[in-house]
Amino acid sequence: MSAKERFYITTAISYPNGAPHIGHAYELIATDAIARFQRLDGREVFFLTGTDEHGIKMLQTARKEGIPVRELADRNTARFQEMTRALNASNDDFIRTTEPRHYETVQAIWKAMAEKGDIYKDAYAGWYSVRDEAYYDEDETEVREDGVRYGPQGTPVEWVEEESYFFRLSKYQQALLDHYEKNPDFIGPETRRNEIVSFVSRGLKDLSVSRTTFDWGVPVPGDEKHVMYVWVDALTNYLTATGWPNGGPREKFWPADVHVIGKDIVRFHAVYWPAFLMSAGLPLPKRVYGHGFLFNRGEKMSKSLGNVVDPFEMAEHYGVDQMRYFFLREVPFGNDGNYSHEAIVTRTNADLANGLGNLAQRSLSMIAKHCEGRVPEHGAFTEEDEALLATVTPALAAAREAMDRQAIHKAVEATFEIAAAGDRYIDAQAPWALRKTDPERMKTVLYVVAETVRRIAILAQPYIPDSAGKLLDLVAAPQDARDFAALETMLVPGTELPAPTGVFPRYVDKEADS
Ligand code: ME8
Repeated sequence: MSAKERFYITTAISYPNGAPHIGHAYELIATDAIARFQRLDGREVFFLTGTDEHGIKMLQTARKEGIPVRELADRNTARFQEMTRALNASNDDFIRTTEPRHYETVQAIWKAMAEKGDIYKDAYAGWYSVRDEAYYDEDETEVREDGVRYGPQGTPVEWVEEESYFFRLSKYQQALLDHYEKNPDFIGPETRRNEIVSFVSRGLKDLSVSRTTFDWGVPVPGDEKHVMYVWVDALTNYLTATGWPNGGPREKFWPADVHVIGKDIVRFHAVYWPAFLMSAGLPLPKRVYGHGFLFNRGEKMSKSLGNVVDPFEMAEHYGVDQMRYFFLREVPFGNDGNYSHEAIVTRTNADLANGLGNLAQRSLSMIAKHCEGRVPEHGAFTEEDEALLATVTPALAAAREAMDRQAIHKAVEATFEIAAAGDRYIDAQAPWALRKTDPERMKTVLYVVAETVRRIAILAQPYIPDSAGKLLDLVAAPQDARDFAALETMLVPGTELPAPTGVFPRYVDKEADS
């Protein structure tokens, strides 16, 4: 048997300076959908997420809370780990930058860059944003009416002057531009790519990569009064998890296929990270994808409205799959998006409860009643039957093509178009009427719908894993025949089915009840 094609995908690692918010949840859900899709499509997947625990931002938050920084990191990291479970993420590893394995890798990449002659000691004097953990050129900052100086992301900057090691980023300007040119897919979406190309074209200065005024970080090898700049440390997590430089079973996963990150940190991933890797003589990730930001629709938060913003509460309130489905289907991946109670309820009731759920419920309850609870025997397929059954091939092709460019919403759409076609089919065929006039034909129609439900469920697993699994249970799909290869098979007539149950409860507003 030939080895499976490998696929390595990562989220950003989050700062555990607070509990996870909806933006973190969104990134995790989206990345999970891609990871699950590739697994179902036969790839050997490594999906990594984790926390970025060093840096001044963490120190300042701990100071404000009056607790040791390690305690802050432990407490919030535990919440991020709980979130992976609460949202049904299928990550294969969870990395913390405070782990010994990470110190080893970061110090190794530092040494590799130093050996290349790319690290030198000097003095830094310039602007720094603690919130972004980023250095900015003066011309990227502005003093606003409040007298405070702000960086390009709208966060305040402070003046920093200290002895520091520098990385020769300027040396890599042309190599980076050449790389973007030769690899047009390196940065997505297009808008982010254009931003980065123009940023690098304007010229790169060497980057300050160490600090001496605090010690919450990875020590610089051979000069331990310096700790490394948190982004050198953080970006390297992607390499740590593969076991570099010590090897091991995951070494084969480098370079990563895609780093999924938010649009605010594309510069770090598409400029600094590839430059560090070039310096260390390591292959570059194949793609960096900057998704958009999520905003609450500006309405007042109210728990009684169900308008919750805590990801745990949201999953609890609407259901994990409902939440996953909403974000993946509603927000074109790459764009900013809004969410609101009404939008979540409208979308999930329409597509899940009334759409796919209703299609499954209508057909499976008829099978239970009128076909002895077994997959019905079918006669010859009509043109209409064949047309519905034929929808799966283009849907899978469209989903694959969409997933290759992280257009997750398009992949979801392609899948749920089959449900819409199934709905039109069952309405037109009206098996409830056939029961009296042509019971044999009714069986064929119900067979075709049950088979269609199976196909949709297989394709929907990346987005709504739990509910899709329940649907597959209801059509008695064997556990080892649920990947995309199982789309080549069909339900076996005569197979006993479990008693049908509803999979997608309809959301009803408490207020509407009273
Ligand atoms: O940036 N909507 O961590 P972080 C969507 N530690 N995505 C959002 C968002 C929102 N409202 N707010 C944040 C860091 N994000 C660094 C990353 S990677 C080597 C180090 C996204 O906790 C954000 O863009 O501030 C980022 O991709 C991720 O959440 C973690 O953000």
